[in-house]
Amino acid sequence: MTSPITSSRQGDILILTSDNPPVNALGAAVRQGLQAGIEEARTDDSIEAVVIACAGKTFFAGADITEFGKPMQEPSLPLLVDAIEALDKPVIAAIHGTALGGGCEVALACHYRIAVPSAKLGLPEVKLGILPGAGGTQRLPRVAGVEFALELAAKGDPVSAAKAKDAGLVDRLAGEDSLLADAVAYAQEVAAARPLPRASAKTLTADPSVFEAFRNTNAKRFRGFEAPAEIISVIENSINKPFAEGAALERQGFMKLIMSVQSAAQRHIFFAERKASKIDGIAEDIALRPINRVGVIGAGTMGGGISMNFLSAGIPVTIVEMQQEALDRGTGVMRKNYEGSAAKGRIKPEQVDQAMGLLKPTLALEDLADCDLIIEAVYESMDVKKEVFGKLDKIAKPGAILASNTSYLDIDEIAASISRPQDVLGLHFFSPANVMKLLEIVRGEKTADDVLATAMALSKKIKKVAVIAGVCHGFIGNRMLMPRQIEAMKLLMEGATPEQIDRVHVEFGMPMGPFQMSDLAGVDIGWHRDPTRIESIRDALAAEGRWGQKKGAGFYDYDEKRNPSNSPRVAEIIEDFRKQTGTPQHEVTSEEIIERTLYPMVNEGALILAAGKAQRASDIDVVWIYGYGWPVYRGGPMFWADTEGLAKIVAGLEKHGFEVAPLLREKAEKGEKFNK
Ligand code: TC6
Repeated sequence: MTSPITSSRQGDILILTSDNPPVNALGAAVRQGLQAGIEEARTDDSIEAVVIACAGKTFFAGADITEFGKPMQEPSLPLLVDAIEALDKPVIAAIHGTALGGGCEVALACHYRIAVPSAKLGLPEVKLGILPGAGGTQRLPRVAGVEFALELAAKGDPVSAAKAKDAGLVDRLAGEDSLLADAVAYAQEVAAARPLPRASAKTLTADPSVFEAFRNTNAKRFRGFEAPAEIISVIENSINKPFAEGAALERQGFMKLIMSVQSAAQRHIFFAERKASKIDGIAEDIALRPINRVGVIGAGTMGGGISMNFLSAGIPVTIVEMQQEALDRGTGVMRKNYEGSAAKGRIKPEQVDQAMGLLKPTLALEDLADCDLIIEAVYESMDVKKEVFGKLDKIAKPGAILASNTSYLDIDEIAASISRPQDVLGLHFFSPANVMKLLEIVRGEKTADDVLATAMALSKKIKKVAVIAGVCHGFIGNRMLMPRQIEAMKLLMEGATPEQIDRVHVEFGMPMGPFQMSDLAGVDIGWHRDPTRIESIRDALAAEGRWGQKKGAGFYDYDEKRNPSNSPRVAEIIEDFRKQTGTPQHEVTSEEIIERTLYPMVNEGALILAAGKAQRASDIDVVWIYGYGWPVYRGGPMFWADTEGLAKIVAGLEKHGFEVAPLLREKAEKGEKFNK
C-alpha cells in the first residue's frame, strides 16, 4: 500500500506532505509515514530542516476517530509528536484549513508554526468527550498561556490564525496562496537557529485562581459534562511540574475519558450528524435544483426566523404578509435581531445591512413568481395551508420547490391538493428558527428525489443539521414529545409537582423540563379554539390567563426578569383537579418520572423507526440533540436506551402499563441495540 505521506526536497529542506482525504485524519498510515519522514531527517545529514504540510483542503483535522476503541497501531500519536519535537533539526508546520485535535498537537510539537490567514486551529476533543491526549494539554499552555489553553481545550471552539498568532500558537502568517513557499523560506531562515524552541522545555506556570474563575464562569456550559472538568484539572495539576509528569496525567485522563459512556455518546453524535445528511435510495451526485431566491409566506416569529437563515447565507428572500403593519413589524424584528447579533460581536456591523439588503418585503403573493423555493409559515390549519398552496400552484414558476413549515399537518394531503405534488415537501424549522440547528425535511409520498436532495444541500448552506422524516403526526421530534408531555401531566395528577418533574429532567441534562417548556412555548397553545372548555390543568391555567412566560404566569410565577418561582395558585388548581377526578395519589419518585416520561419516548422512537418515518435510529438521536437540547453526552434517546439496556426499558414500560413497540421488544429479546 502506498503511504499517504510523500517526502520531497527543496534544497536542504525536507518536505513531508500528507494526502489522506477527506480531512487528513492522523490514521495509522499517516502516523507511520510521518515517523519514517522524521527518521529520514534524523539520519540524513544533508537535511537541515523539515516542513510538514498537507495536500487537499486541510491540515490534519485530528486523530482518526474511527480508530478509537480498536487496537492501537504503532506509532501512537503521543509517541509520534514526541519524536517530532525531539528531532534535532527545526520542524515547521505549514497550516491551512483546520489544524484540529491531534493535528493541532502535531503543530504544537513542531518547533515553528506558519499558517495561512484563513486557517483555523483548535482542540475540539472535548466535543467528543475526550481530552487532547497527545501533549496538547501540556504544550498549548506552555506556548500560549494557561487562559488561552483553557479556552481552547475545555470549550473546543477553534480560533482564527490571527488569534492563534496573537496568543503565540502560530509564529508567522503566510500568504494565502504561498504557504509552502513561505514555509520553506521560513525553514531556511531558522535552519541553523539553536536551541530549538521546544514547547515541552518550558515550565508551566499560572496563577492558581485562574482555574476556579474559569470553572465558575463556565459552570452552566459545562453542566453534566465530564471532559471539561478533566481537562481543567489535568492542566491545573501540571502547574510547576516537569512536562513528563503533566503528560502522564494527561494520558491517565485520556484513558479514563475514552472509555466513558459520555465519549461514546458524543462520538456517536459526531457520526450520526454526518450520516443524517445521506438520503437512502438517492444517489449522492443527483442533479440539484438551483436555489437563487427563496420566498417566505408569513413575517411572524417563524417566517422572520426562517428568512434570516437564508439572508445570512447570502440568499435573497421575498417575504410576504397580508397587512403592511404586520410586514413592517416582522422585518423590524429581523433587523433588531441582526443588530443584536452585531452588538454582541457575533456578526460584523456591516453585515446587518448586507443581510437586510437581500430582503424584499411585499404584500403581493404574485411577487413569489421568481422564487426557486417557497416556504409557507402561515397559521397551522389544513384549510389555510391548502388555500395558500392552491394560490402558489398558480403563481410559482415550474420546478419551484413548495414547502410547508407545518409542525404536525399531513404533507401528503397538502401535496395532493395541487397539481405538482412532486415539488412539495415539509421544511420544519424549530423556534427560534434563526437559532435552532435542527431542520426536519419531511418527505411526502410523491416528493421528487431531486427536491429532497436540494433541500438537504440547502440545509448545509444555511448551517442547519437536517434529518429526513416521513409524514406522520408531529414527524419525528414532536411525535416523540407528545407521550412525554402526556405522561408528565398524568404524573401531576397522581401526586408529582411541576417543579419535581422539571428538576428530574434538568438533572438528566435537558435544558428544561416539560412544564418549563410549556411556559416558554405558551400554555394557551390549542386552547383558544374553545376557551370555554376547562377539561385539564392546562385549560384551567389558560382560562386564568396563565399562558406562560409571556404573561408572567403559567405553571410557574415569573418576575420581571422572567425568573420562575413555584406558584401556590397552580398547586391549588392541580389539587382541585385531583379531587374532581378522584385520581388515586402516590409518592412519585425520580425513577418513576424517568421511566414514565423518557421510556415512552424511546417506545415512540421504535414505532417511528419501524414505520420507516425515520431512516435510522441515529437520525432520531440527532433530532433530539439539535431540536430539543437532549444532552449530547447521553447521545440522544435511542443511544441512551441502548446504554440503559433495551430489556430494562421494556420492563419499565410494562411495569407502568404501556404497550411495548414490537421493534423495541424484538431488539430487547435478541439482545440487540438500536445503534450498532
Ligand atoms: C483527536 O484528535 C484526539 C487526539 C488524541 C489522540 C491520542 N476522523 O465534517 P465533514 C470524516 S480527536 C475520522 O463532513 P467538513 C467525516 O466523518 C479528533 N473521520 O467535512 C466525514 O466522513 P463522511 C479531533 C473524520 O468539511 C468526512 O470526514 N478532531 C474526522 O464539513 C468529512 O467531514 C475533530 O474533532 C476524523 N477526525 O468539516 C475534528 N473528521 O464523508 C473533526 C472528519 O464519510 N472534524 N471525518 O461522512 C471536523 O470538525 C470536520 O470534519 C472538519 C471538516 C471541520 C475538519
